[in-house]
Amino acid sequence: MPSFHPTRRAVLAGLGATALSARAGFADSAPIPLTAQRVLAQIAPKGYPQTEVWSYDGQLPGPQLRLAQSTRLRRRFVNKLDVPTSVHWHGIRIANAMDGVAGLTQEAVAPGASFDYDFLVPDAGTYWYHAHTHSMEQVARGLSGALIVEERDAPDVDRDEVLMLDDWRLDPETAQIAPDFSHPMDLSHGGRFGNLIGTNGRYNLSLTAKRHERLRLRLINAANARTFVLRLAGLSGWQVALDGMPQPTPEPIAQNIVLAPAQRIDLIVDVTAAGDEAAIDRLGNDAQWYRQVGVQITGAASRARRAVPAALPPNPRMELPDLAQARPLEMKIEGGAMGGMPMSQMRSLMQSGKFWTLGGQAGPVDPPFARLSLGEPVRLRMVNDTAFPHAMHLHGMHFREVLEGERLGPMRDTLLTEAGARHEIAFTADNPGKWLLHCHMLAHAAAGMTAWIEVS
Ligand SMILES: [Cu+2]
Repeated sequence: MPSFHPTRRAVLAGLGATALSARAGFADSAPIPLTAQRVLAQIAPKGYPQTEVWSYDGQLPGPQLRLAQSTRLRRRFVNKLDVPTSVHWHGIRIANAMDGVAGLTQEAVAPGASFDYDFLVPDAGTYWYHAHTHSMEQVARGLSGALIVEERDAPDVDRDEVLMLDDWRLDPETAQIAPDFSHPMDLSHGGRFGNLIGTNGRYNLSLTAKRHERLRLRLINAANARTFVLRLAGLSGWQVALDGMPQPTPEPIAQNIVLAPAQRIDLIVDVTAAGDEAAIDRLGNDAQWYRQVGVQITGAASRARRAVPAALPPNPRMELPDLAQARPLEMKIEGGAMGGMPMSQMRSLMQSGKFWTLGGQAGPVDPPFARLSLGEPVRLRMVNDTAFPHAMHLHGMHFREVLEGERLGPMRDTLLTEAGARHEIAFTADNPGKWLLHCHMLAHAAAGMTAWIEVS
């Protein structure tokens, strides 16, 4: 695939994420529809043709769903595509039957059919929703959107901006999504990377802000395989939440922000730019920095910066898992190109169209990787014996990494493990049901890196 060289930088019109509030709670009213459908979108810069994408409600990304903490999200999902699909609500501590995993928690919704999603959102934070049926193709074609659960007491910021980072693999002539969804190179190496990178469905997103304005930035990595490494220019502040979950105290933002596929980070930043532009920049594979989001400065909101913000209010059930009582488990991650799996084993894997194994199995398979008792604390060692990074995502429950000296890290739902790395995560199995544990580099998930656990 040749790389995509836009002829000029252009701000694309008409594709912004429109905020739609989800009305909560009226059991006797029909749920608001959420419709999967094809639509044309101007992903590529002006001058290129529009791209046919698979969308929610005709928008790219899908409509921004916003609701208050401890209310219900009710949506009648309508499938107007010509393939089966389903919706996963990523990072929500959800009732299992609503988790949207075709073949595990529900049947895929057939073309022309509908499915009512109705669930409580117990935790405030930044989440997202995306297809979970042939997700490598369906997410790459556009089926994702932001899901924002608002705190009862909102933090003191002037604005709240959701930034969905994504990439698309487009044919450089026609600007259509390249349909090579079973490319062995993607499946066996780093996954499916796009050749056009953008934010909120646009190639070169630009915002405006005033000096000393305080913004909450909710960054969501919706890409199939790309880990974004970002740095701020003319914006400075604090990291306040990871994968939706608030941190006990705001932490100064690291020099480089690393966001693996499916991960989120919430920042509270002040506009400190001395000139007329601030920005979020992205590190390229060539070690150069590129503009990801530009921020044009239009005057000043005040004369001085404000004090350090308060921490976000904690979510319910953020208590630490009991390591002393925890059941130890180990999952080896093996396979892929250059990974040292014996050739005979690799050959038989490839005969079934797979390239990777989790815990010795190219999944999804029966029985589950583990059966856990409700309320049981678990510590799971993940051993990455491959030559690639992976973004391991557990459905239904957040976990914490076990760090040096049995210290526990922040709550997350997706962990980036680099080639050759070892990590240990711990969680309390407090949500009953069948939960996927898979790589969120979606080509890897399609090629064997899909396991599941059962909590009962
Ligand atoms: Cu992976």
